Amino acid sequence: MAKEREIHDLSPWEDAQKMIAKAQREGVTLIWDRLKDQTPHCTFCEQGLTCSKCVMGPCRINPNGGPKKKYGVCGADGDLTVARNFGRFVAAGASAHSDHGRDLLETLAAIGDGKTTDYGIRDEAKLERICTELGIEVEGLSVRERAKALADLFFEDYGCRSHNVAFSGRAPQKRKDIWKRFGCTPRGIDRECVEMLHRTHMGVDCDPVSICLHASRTALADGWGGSMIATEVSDIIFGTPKPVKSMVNLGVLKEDQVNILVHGHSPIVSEMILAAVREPEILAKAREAGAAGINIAGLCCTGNELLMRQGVPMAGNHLMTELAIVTGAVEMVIVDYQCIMPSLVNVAGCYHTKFVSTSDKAKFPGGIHMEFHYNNAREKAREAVLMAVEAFTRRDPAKVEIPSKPMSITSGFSNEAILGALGGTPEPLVQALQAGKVRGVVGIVGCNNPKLKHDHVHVNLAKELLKRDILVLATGCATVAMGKAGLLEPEAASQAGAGLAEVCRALGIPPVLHVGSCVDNSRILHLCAVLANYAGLDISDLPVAASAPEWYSEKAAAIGLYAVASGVYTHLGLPPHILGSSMITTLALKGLDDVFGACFAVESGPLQAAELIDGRIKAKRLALGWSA
Ligand code: XCC
Ligand code: SF4
Repeated sequence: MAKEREIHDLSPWEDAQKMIAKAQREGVTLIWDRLKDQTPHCTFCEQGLTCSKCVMGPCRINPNGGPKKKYGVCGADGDLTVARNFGRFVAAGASAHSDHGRDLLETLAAIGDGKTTDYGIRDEAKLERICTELGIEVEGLSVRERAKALADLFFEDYGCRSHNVAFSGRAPQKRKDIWKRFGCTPRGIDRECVEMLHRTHMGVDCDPVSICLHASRTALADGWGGSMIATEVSDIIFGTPKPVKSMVNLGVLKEDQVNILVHGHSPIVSEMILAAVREPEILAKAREAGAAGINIAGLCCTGNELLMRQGVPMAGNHLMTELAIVTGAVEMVIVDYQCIMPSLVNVAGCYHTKFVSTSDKAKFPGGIHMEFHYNNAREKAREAVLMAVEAFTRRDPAKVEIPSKPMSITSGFSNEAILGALGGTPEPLVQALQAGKVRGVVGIVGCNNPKLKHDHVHVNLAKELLKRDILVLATGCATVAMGKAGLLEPEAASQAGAGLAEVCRALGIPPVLHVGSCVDNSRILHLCAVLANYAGLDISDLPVAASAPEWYSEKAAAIGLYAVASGVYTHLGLPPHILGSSMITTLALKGLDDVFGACFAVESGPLQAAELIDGRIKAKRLALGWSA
């Protein structure tokens, strides 16, 4: 029997610990309770050796179990089964990011067609820049016409007729050559996902390596396609982030105000809620209801979107979503899609909290469904906020507990902001890298996983890298961890090695830069490409790495794989469900190096992970003739 996990084993944070204890007192079931009920997990599933892709099965493959269980009914062996499962896992993640991108794209098209007045173009300069980059002749076109032309071009990327997604042109030539050589050039965004489903149907692609290469292509169509489109179009519509001050943790909730949490991924709904909250008539209604104001705070990635562009405070990451409601101070959780645990409806039901879903593709039985579209979003947002105001009158003060004081953070480091701080050129960063003041750059990205102590690996890995003069870029749920640990403030430069500290102080930036949400990992890809192109190198030559220390989701697998396929060494805190195949495991941990010049590493200890990453960075630096 594994030892019982105490509250302090689950999360190091005061706000989390207090809310877990409160939930226990109030009889609210949490993610850790359900994990315990599910443990131990099925070994076949954990190893990726179950298949239920057809009704001759389901089959459980036991590669070492003698001839009897070695093959599924169709004859698939363990390697093929693991590869097919992993391929579909990646395709699901790529689909999630890319379909989110499609919603932004449809909004851009609606702006272009004059079908919405709720949304507009906030960054006309970026619209022009991207149009020009992708070969759209902007001369003589109005802003709306440019929006329409760009939307049409990106719609082509989603389809199946293009030879490669438009933004893949940003990658260094050497990278594009590698993709071509191994048949991994991302063509259509939807096409690669659909083809993965096709290939992994019974009796199609029976070569595990071929499936893994297509998984890479599918992931690349996400990174350089769907995710990059989501990021760039979000900037065009809602503004490109600039450095901005804000706050993080459950202390951002306000006892005397109506608290609305936005949760999910797309800025389309959360930006409208923010706009409605700021309307004077709506604020007046809140005052009438006895509230001092309306407070909006974010969870997960839609929180990151609002934080990056608008400085809206962040209540928490994935493992904080249930706990935020347990404060008893939340009037409404309003969601779009992805990473929204179905359990939130039940937790909300234990309090006066309204749970509102907004997307036709993400409905939650037991919640309230209010469908948002580009032509009704502002109206729906007002309706939702007024519903939250009404809920405030039913809040039970006896159940309210807002734990801890908020931590201050700096966010908003888009590539435009980073390059702007450098004087508009990557030259100073390349020089700092060459001189060894900044020895490398690592993106720490991704989720929380209840199997690991909350945020523990994120924070300790980051601290260890900073000491070694490695600059950290954070996205997704990792950013909340960094913020709570105080690493998103310029003062944290004191925790960095001398070289990195000097650079951070000179620029007035924190040693961990918040660069956005999960789709914004595409910003990191783009930055790698800018650096590599500037220095005349391939991405795999750069002293850079990625890490998803506490990942859980299919999207994170897609991100990890597009990072590796783009030439970035990638650390994972937990393995995906592939260990049942030594062939696929070896490919991931070693073989991919021969293909992409990068591979995966799996390690749950933060110090050990820092060693691995640092070792890789040293090797890259030495290969460039730089000091280790
Ligand atoms: Fe979800 Fe994006 Fe993961 Fe957080 S980090 S748990 S995917 S919200 Ni992307
Ligand atoms: Fe079994 Fe093959 Fe069907 Fe999978 S596809 S369930 S291994 S028979």
